[in-house]
Amino acid sequence: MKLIMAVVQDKDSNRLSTALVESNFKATKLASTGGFLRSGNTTFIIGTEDHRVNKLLDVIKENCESRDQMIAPISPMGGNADSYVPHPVEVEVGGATVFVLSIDQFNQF
Ligand code: 2BA
Ligand code: 2BA
Repeated sequence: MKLIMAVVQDKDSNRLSTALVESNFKATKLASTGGFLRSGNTTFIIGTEDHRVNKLLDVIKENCESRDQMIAPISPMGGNADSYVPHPVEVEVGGATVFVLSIDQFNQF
């Protein structure tokens, strides 16, 4: 059994949910926030058998696309100086950041 944690963009979240159900994967969605952009994204946690992990990774790849996103300059006035970004910066936000963890036990009571 493996636990897959996939951080995806909110725009892809519904499409991925639908595709997971169609491919018979069970999942839980958590609302999350990117540490860098500080905007919302979605974290899927998906427990599945080892032999289905590659299929799951394919489903995630097919349903999540990378996009460029601009970060507007943020004034430190009245805000947190740690978050000061002097110029607009373009970053490529990936389709999905995926962690695959081994799990000792899967229980449903
Ligand atoms: P349960 O299997 O008791 O699951 C309850 C909730 O636990 C799920 O909510 C989901 O959030 C989480 N969960 C269960 N198994 C998981 C796993 N392998 N990985 C990650 N999270 C997991 P829902 O997704 O809203 O599902 C509610 C109930 O609907 C489920 O109860 C199950 O009886 C049924 N179900 C869920 N997915 C299904 C599917 N693909 N096909 C048929 N029935 C499904
Ligand atoms: P954010 O932290 O909001 O990051 C959004 C995008 O900004 C990243 O896309 C990356 O292109 C860029 N970025 C992030 N941190 C940076 C830094 N310190 N310096 C320069 N550019 C930076 P992705 O790498 O595709 O990540 C998308 C989201 O996935 C991230 O949102 C974060 O929520 C999650 N993530 C990515 N790598 C992670 C990791 N190693 N551990 C936990 N979460 C991660």
